[in-house]
Amino acid sequence: MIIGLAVTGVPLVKVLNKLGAKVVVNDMKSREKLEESILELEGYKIEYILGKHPTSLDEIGHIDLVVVSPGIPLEIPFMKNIINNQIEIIGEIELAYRLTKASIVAITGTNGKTTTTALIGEIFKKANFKTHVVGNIGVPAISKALESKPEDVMVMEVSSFQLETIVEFRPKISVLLNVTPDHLDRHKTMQNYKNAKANIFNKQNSDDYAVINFDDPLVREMSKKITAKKVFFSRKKILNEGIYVEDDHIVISFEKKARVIQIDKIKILGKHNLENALAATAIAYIMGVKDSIIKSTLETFEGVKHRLEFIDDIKGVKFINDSKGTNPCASIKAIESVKKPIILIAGGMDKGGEFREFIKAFAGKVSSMLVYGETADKLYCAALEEGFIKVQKVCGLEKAVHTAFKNSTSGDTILFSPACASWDMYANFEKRGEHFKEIVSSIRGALIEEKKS
Ligand code: UMA
Repeated sequence: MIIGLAVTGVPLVKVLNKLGAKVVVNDMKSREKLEESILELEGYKIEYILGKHPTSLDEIGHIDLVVVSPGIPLEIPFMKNIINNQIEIIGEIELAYRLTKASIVAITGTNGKTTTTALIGEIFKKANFKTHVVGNIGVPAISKALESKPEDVMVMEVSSFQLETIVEFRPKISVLLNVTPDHLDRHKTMQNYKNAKANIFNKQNSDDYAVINFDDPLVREMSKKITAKKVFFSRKKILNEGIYVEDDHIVISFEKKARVIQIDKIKILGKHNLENALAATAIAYIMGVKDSIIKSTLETFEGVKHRLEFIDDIKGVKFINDSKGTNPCASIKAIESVKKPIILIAGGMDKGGEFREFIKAFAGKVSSMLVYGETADKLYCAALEEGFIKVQKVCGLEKAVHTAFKNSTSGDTILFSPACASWDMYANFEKRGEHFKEIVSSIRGALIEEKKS
């Protein structure tokens, strides 16, 4: 049985079908809402249970194995029912691991994992490794599992959701970038969230590697129990051994010491991206990639879409899309990386976090904020409680962008970094980012029309 029929569910069906399994698909969405996925699976032999999760296992035939999409919480009654009936449940990345022959580099952390995954993917491609960049980044690992060869590398972004349902999953290199509160609506407590992240190390042994952020006290603490060989990186401290910054250069220091690149030459900006670059350098070093390849990739890699993505400059006002800022920490990093004065647009789904630290981090850089979506009231109140009064509630992103532009003057930056998930109004952060871009392009279009007439 496959639960969830979206980005993950569709390739799951294809792979399991190819392997000869009899597949039952369950999704709480209706057939009409899942039309696109169902069309893509035309011709496959599938039994569908749609529009709800079954209330009892009697509604379905014998099930040997349940494979869940990452977005399905294990606490919902149907999942509990399956657990109580001792039917094996695994996540999609566990199945991918069981089927692939490639080496796995798995990257997790609250923030920076997409950028690090994409960056290391680029480095490996330049180093002529046959590389598959997969996982939470948007390409399910299962879709490459059968085609991957033993000499290939799977660079996999893994989320806490995905790590909750692994069993034997054992990456050759695991990476933990940072841990700050996120997804508490799903994990309920910070301890549960940390436990999910720490699962990444569980099956590794002393032949494997764990790349660890020395600067994050929580990550350092969590790394104490790891049996894999630890490789630390640090932006702040010169380490006895590891990857760190010295005299404004990234340095690799083990038996020998080498300068890889001057940090000013790294194309992706911000302190957080320096940490991502350090982590990628550590991974590349472990995999034996030449320093010159790491350097040239860091000089040219432009970052990922929806993460501090420059969109346009209209009448001296810059528009930046940071729709990937799906939690306060990610958005704080965006604010730190952008020049002031910033007009900030934030808001979205309520994941149960709080925003006072987020407002504190404005530190004179944010001149005003527009809030919308499910968290509008929460953000508005947090702002007032912190004495930040230049905050306005608006109805929807379109209104937010237009109001921000109307209030702006040349030299301002309109930063769309929501600090919240997109799921109150959009299917995902990509769709939300695309919407932002469309609105900006409509403003540009209207100005061109105005000039013509
Ligand atoms: N569904 C149910 N019951 C539920 C919940 C969902 O039936 O209780 C169904 C929905 O109706 C829908 C399907 O499950 O049809 C959606 O499955 P999903 O939520 O697992 O989403 P996918 O489209 O399969 O995308 C997932 C990841 N989504 C989540 O983790 C929520 C994508 O990460 C990932 O790119 C993709 O697999 C490929 O691996 C997105 C994400 O936002 C980018 N991740 C979170 C984050 O980065 O913060 C963790």
